[in-house]
Amino acid sequence: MRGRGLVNRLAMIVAAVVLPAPLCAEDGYDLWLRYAPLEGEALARLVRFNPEIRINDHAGYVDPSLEVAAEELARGLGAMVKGAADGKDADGIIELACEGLEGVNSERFVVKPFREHDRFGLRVTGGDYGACVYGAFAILRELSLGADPYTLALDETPAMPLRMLNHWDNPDGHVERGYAGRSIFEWWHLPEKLDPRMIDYARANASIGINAVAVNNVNARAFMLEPRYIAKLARLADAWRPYGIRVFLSARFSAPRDIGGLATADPLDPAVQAWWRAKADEIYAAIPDFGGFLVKANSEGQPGPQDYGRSHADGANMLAAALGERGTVIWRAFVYAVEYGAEDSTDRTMQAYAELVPLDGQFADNVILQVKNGPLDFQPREPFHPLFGAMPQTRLMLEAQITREYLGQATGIAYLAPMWEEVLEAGTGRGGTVAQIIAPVGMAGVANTGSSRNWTGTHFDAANWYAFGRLAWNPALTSEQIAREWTAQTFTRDAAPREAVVHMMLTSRETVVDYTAPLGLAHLMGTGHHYGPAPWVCDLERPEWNPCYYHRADAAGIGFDRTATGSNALAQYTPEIAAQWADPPTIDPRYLLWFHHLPWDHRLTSGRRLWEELVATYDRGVSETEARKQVWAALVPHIDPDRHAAIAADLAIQSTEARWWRNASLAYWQSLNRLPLPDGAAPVPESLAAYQARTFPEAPGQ
Ligand code: BDP
Repeated sequence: MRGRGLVNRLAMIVAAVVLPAPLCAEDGYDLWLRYAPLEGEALARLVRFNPEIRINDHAGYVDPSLEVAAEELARGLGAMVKGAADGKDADGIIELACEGLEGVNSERFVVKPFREHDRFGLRVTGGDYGACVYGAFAILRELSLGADPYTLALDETPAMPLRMLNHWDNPDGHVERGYAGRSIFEWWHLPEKLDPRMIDYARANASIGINAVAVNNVNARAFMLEPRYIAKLARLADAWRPYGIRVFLSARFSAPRDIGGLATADPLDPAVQAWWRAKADEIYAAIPDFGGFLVKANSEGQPGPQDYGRSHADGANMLAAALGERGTVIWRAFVYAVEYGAEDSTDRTMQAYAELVPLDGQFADNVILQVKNGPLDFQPREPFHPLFGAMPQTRLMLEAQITREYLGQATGIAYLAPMWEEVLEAGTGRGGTVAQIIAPVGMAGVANTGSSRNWTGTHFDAANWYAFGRLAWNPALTSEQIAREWTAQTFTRDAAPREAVVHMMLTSRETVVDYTAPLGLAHLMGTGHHYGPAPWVCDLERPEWNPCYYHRADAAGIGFDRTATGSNALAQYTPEIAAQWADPPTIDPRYLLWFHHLPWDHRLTSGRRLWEELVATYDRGVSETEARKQVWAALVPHIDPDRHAAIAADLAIQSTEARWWRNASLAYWQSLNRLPLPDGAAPVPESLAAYQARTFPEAPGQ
């Protein structure tokens, strides 16, 4: 009793000393655009600056982008000085002076100081009106991070022209691989009614530089090309235009047959060409700045040019001709097994390269090939896709997955910037890093938004949306810088708790790799919903859908031999890159079993046997999810109660899932190799059969 009393007294003293002012409950809706009130010197400076916001009109014309920029500045500055400014002594001006100039990089903005008598001003200029929106958000970000308005100077140009979100949203509101509720797009009420959320969505995107959105799933429904949907899309395009966002549609290749009354969708058929041309004209009449079509063709059952014996280039070029100079065809490189239902004995990771490299130089100028980060399918870790650098006469863009289909879906934390940084920085040996190769074109991220109040299902998943945009704007930013910015804007500017959160984020993706896909393993997830472990699955119709196809484990060893003695996928990389990965003693262990099939007792450079290393890696993953719960618990005084509690629950789910992945995987590997667990490793609590019997009929996203 006495002991308890002392603990309580101590807790009260600690609380009295360290607790900041009570934190209001927050629901995450405002994302990183909370504009929390500043404190201390930063507040004093902003109170003094508290600028008058001016818009430079052009012969009486005020562009809507300038209005949007001014509104955002008023909103953000007002919130950050909340209650502290009466404006009496304020001496600041922000002048929005962007113009609609032709022939300059239209998205570049410059923020420069100027003097007007005894007043101090920041002038925002840019190559187009929309640049002022980027400038306004950049000023707000800097001030929110504590920058001094009196010394602020910015000059930014996005690294790549196309910075895009791909929504896998279906018109019925279901989101493929979506873990944040239903679709944010209210097709039923459009075009008459525009959900205000569509404006907040545009603000969030503009604040991180996203300038293009494909609104529907790549597994597309043809009817979204019908006039009623064009009208709906036009309403969205009008709403988003001031924010610099262009709309794209995923187009179903067989649309001329599905909705056009034609007998064929053969790209070389003049009637088909005329149909698409007329369709494009119809869209441009409603949406003059329509971005173009995103197309998944001859992939996983989707129709495409190969249905008529034509190539991907024939298909893409036909659509490109229909759009003409007005727009772009984004053709996905995610193709495997030439014909659906047909088997291809080639290693699946090699098929896109094999099929597409011979077409280099054949694609029209307004065609972009969109290539996933790795050659398989958004796995927790993959080497970079060998197509990067291998098609010098084709415009390539990167496709990343923001939604965490294979990295825990929407539970716990997996901050993905380190994963994207890994691919962007990868040297291809053919014309630079991936970031350099895609710089003239762009990158797309599969969106993770949904109807959840906080947009992304978990609060931390908003960091992935944020980081994707920031990296597309500037791939030279580090994951750490981005995490710090996001945390300061989202949770707290106080250094100690902020750094604790940043640290949790930076290590979180590697933790998921550790407990789901250690040492280069991949594609071990449950069938269909892709939730949880199922390395034992080996009976699916197509060989390359089975986890056993990828791990190739048996009594003797584990891993996929992609060297010259196996599939020789290594040969799709340059000899220098291939050499880095060719030998087990010198390969980065993170790619070990991606490229090599090795005996369970293979000795690693760490000194451990492969089996011991695998177990140790799973265990590291599990223990890190445990540790993160503790770190988060200690942040109670610094995070508002609702978000703190929600994240605590997410982290608890994640550590349960980590344990499940570890145990189910080990039970299965042990059923093959019959090896005991290394000394000190926790026993697997259930039988393999028990793990195999688990089912998840309600798992979302399928
Ligand atoms: C896979 C997803 C599937 C997508 C496919 C794609 O499981 O839902 O349709 O990618 O990118 O990872 O087309």
